[in-house]
Amino acid sequence: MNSPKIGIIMGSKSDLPVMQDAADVLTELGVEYEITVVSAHRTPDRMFTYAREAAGRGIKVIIAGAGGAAHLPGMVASLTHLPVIGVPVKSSNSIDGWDSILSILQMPNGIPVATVALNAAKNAGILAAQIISTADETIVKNLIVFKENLKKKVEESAEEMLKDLK
Ligand code: C2R
Repeated sequence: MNSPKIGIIMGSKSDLPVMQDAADVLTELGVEYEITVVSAHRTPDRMFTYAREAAGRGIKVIIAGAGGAAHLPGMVASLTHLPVIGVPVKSSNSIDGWDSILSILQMPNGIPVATVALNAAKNAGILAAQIISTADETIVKNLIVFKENLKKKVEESAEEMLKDLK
C-alpha cells in the first residue's frame, strides 16, 4: 500500500457526512488518502502541526472542509506550500452557507485556497486527483474512465427520458 497523497481534514466530525464524498471519489479514482479532524479554532496547535508536517509525510494536496466562520482552509494554506482545496460546509452554525463560502473564498493575495461549491466535497476529491494526476499516469487513466462514465450516464438518462415521453 502506498502512503497517502491527499490529506482530507475537517473542522468537526459533524462535517463528515459532507466530507465523506471526497473520500469516496478518491477511492473510486484509486488515490490514497488520509482523513481526520483538525480545527483552527478549537485545536490551533494540532492545525499548526498538521499543516507544517503534511508535505514531509508525502501529502501532495490538502482538502479542508469547514462551516460557519470557516478559517481552517485559509489558515492551513498560510502554513504550507501544498495546494489547499477548501470545501465550504453548510453546518449547524452556518447562517445560510454564504458565511462558509466567503470565509474560505475571499483569501488575500498570496495565500490561495481553491474553493469548491457549497458542500461539494466530491468535486474537491476530483480536483485533488486531477492535481496528483499530473505526475501519475494510472490516475490519468482512472480520471478518463470516470469522465467517460459521467458521459455515458447522461446519454443513458437522455435515452430513458425519450422512451418515457413516447
Ligand atoms: P460542531 O458541529 O462541532 O459544533 O462544528 C466545523 O467545520 C463545523 O462545520 C460546527 C462547525 O464548526 C466548524 N469549525 C470551523 C473550524 N473549526 C470548526 N469552521 C475552523 O477552525 O475553521
